[in-house]
Amino acid sequence: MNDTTDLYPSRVGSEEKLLPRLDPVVYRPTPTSSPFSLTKQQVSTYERDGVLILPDYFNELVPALRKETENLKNSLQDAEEMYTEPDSDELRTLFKPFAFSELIDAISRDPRIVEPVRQLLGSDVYIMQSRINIKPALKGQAFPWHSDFETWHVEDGMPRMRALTAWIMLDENHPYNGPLYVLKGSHKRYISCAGKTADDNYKRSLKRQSLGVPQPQTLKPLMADHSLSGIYGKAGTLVFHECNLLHGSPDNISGDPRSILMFVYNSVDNRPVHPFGGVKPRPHYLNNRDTLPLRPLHSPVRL
Ligand code: 6CS
Ligand code: FE
Repeated sequence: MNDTTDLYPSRVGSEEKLLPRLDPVVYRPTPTSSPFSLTKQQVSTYERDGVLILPDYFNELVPALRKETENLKNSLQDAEEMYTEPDSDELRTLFKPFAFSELIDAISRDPRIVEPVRQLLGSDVYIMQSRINIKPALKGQAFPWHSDFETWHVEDGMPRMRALTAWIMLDENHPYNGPLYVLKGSHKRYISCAGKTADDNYKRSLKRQSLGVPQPQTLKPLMADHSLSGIYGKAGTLVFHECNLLHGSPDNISGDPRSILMFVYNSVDNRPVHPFGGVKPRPHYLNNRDTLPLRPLHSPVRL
């Protein structure tokens, strides 16, 4: 059972509701003494939009990361961390890549990521989830509109909005290869969704999400208030993306793949409790419950 108050109830009935956000977006707005700290301007962009795009951060590591992704695809073929597309055997997502790759483990501790994350979340952090989303050319399928936090709250027991995803483009992300779409500023309200969560919902939702996806009548007015933006950039671009930002992505019917490497960081002051949806916690590769603070490297990863 869960005796933590549910500040963000969702999937508790048949009605969808807009609720206020009760948590800050940025927990430590002033730059830290770290040379990797974000500027005031960058922090205020993230606070306002819920997303911050930093070009030319990991460009030199991209060839090695692509090679590593290919190696993992081959060596992990039938592992439970691998999820295929809903209508084919094409790989859609590979979870927990840092557990199988020293390079990816090192990047998850790179101070260019971890110092800004600690600044934004105002505390030590741990990795709650990590994945490579593959989006292969011609076959990669869409992700519908959703807030990550809604799933993490209901299915994983994340109590407050004090987490973010840092992700690296492993291919150029352009308007045609199924890039991420966001509704800038939408992270400041919470959509309590309709429905009820079954214990093994994740087995379906990671292929094709249906619960935690707001209805058109809720989305339409939000789209009038918040502009839809595509997140584009060259391979190596780093993106910070707030946990409650509404986002999704279309099918990739182009001839170009669009892979991204993602790390979800949660504050150690926001430890998971029993899932608010009453379901049993999801497996470790979706919801790491070992909240030991991550130790950042002193200097950026170089090959
Ligand atoms: O299940 C998760 O943790 C994440 N994946 C999907 C497809 N939706 C919710 C959340 O972003
Ligand atoms: Fe998401």
